[in-house]
Amino acid sequence: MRDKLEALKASAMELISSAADERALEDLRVRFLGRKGELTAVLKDMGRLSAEERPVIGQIANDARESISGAVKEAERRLAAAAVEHRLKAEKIDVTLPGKTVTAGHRHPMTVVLDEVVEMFIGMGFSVAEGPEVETTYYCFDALNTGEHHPARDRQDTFYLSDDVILRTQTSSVQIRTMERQKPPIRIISPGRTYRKDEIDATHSPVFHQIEGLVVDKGVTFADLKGTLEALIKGIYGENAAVRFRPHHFPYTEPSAEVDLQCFKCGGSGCPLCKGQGWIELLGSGMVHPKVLAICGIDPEVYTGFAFGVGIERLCLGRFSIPDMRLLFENDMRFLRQFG
Ligand code: 2U9
Repeated sequence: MRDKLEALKASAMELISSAADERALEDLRVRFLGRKGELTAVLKDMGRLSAEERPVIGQIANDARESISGAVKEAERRLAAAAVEHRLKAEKIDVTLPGKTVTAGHRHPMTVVLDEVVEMFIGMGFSVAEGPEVETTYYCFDALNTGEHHPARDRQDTFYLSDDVILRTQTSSVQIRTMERQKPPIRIISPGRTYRKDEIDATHSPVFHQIEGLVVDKGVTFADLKGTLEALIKGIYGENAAVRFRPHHFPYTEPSAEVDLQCFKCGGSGCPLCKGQGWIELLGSGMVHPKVLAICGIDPEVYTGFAFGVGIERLCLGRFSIPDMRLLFENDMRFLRQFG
């Protein structure tokens, strides 16, 4: 029995000292020290020993139990330390590694120009009005004194969804809706997407963007129009930008004027950019036609107003010297990254 106990202890000590993980260790603890374990099994035979042998073997058995328990505790410490060591290694952070670069996006050049213009007008006391892109012919044409036979209404020029529903050709419809709702003084700009049946080329697109402006109050004159538009153009193109007002005709304004910018490339002497003219057409404007005011329920005998419309693409091309409008829509990152 003494030999059995010595052999059991030796085998337990060896297995425990090389237990690979906590689970294997627990299995060994149960196998040797558990109630149904190997040590208990040996001790069950103690009854067959003589009175002299019993205390001696009992002592050996106790020694074996203590040694095995001690080995289990020691192995627990070893495995716990190894686990910490493993975690420290696995979760090690190398603070000297280069960081991941976060690439911040930036605004599209059209948005840059739009934001600049909106900010300038807000500074002059305007607010921003928006409205639907799918419009009725009433808000796009009739309310703007653009009669049934006006060429702008032609099916060759405008996208019709039905006889009286179209994709808006200008954002003036937003201004009509505002005048219907709101009494003067009115000072609004309406930026937004607009549509015309144009073929795509360097200066035309069937989808484009406009900013229109409208001021209606008592005593508003053409001088207010000139001052406001000069402030806009100098704000975008710089204090030295020269402008000229050239008589024109629009059904919704009377008198009307187109506004030209002196060619920033040749300074007015004539070059390919301005097609030898010295001037570049920039926007349209005029005093709101009395009929348009009356249609919206505003008395033209009491109130006057001015309005203007400008294509944002055109402003953007000039502002950044971009040669072709198509670049603005193609989403080519090599082009867009230049505005970061
Ligand atoms: C109301 C009354 C009048 C808006 C105006 C223009 C002249 C004009 C074009 C510029 C380039 C459109 O994008 S473009 O092709 N616009 O020339 N727009 S006056 O006149 C209004 C607007 C609203 C109630």
